[in-house]
Amino acid sequence: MQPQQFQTWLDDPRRPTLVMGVLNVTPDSFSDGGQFLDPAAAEHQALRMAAQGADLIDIGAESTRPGSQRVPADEQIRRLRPVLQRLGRQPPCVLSIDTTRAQVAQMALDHGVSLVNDISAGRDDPAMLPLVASRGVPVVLMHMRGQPADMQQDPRYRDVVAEVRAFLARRLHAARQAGVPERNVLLDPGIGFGKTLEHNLALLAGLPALASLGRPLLVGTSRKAFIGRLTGEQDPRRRLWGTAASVAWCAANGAAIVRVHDVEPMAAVVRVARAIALAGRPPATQL
Ligand code: HH2
Repeated sequence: MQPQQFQTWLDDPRRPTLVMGVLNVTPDSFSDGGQFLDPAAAEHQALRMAAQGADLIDIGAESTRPGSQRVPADEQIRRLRPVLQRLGRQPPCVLSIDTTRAQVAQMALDHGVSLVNDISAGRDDPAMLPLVASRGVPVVLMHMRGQPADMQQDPRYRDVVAEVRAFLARRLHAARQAGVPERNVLLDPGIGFGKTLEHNLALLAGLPALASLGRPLLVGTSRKAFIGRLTGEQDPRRRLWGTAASVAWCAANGAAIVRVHDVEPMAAVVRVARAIALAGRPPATQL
């Protein structure tokens, strides 16, 4: 998908599920750390994912795996700038920046990026939502309990779906207060961010309740630890089949965007799952 088509997609209540490929320009991401730190390797991977069917590519320079430490904004910029200089002039698809820092997002928006993915939902940097508002770009607001450094230390909820839904509603409100139009907001339950296996499963089962907030949902299950817990697979790169099952579920249950590492197989999974889900709905209620 080209950047100018993304707003049309956002405004379409019958929008088809899109595939977002992950590009981590980091030394330490949980499943692909160190593979794409070199700008030429990152560019190659982005073009490859676009050719394989990625509608969007989410580029990040800070790992947020459980226990990870923060990467200062200037270091994120140092890693990202050469990659965006290569990709941003003629983006192969919609480019998204995965950061919680306004300074990093601003640099990326100046280099051909057209979507901001903020896992802190605008809480980390008070300048983020005003920046998004002033640039008129869409933003993903994600739920996270705590910070990556401590988020997996005994996370507890009384009713995880209700609490995450209420949090996302509050952050949607905060975005609107900052001047971001509602039509530019996407929401994300933050699979694996301060959640046990049971919490993640409840959130995936509860996607329709989250979708009832009326905004497109982005869901990232790809290669995550809960899949390893269920399948016994320790190596994140070998969690393809578990990822495929979760992506099929998401596509059939209201996810507007699935965030994945393995674009080619997951694009096929999305296409088939979505077609079956749509065939079961009367035309007027198709999403
Ligand atoms: N998951 C990761 C990073 N960013 N953004 C959104 N909106 N939703 C997610 O589920 C999400 C995200 C973690 O995956 P990855 O980028 O591969 O790992 P790391 O944080 O170690 O770089």
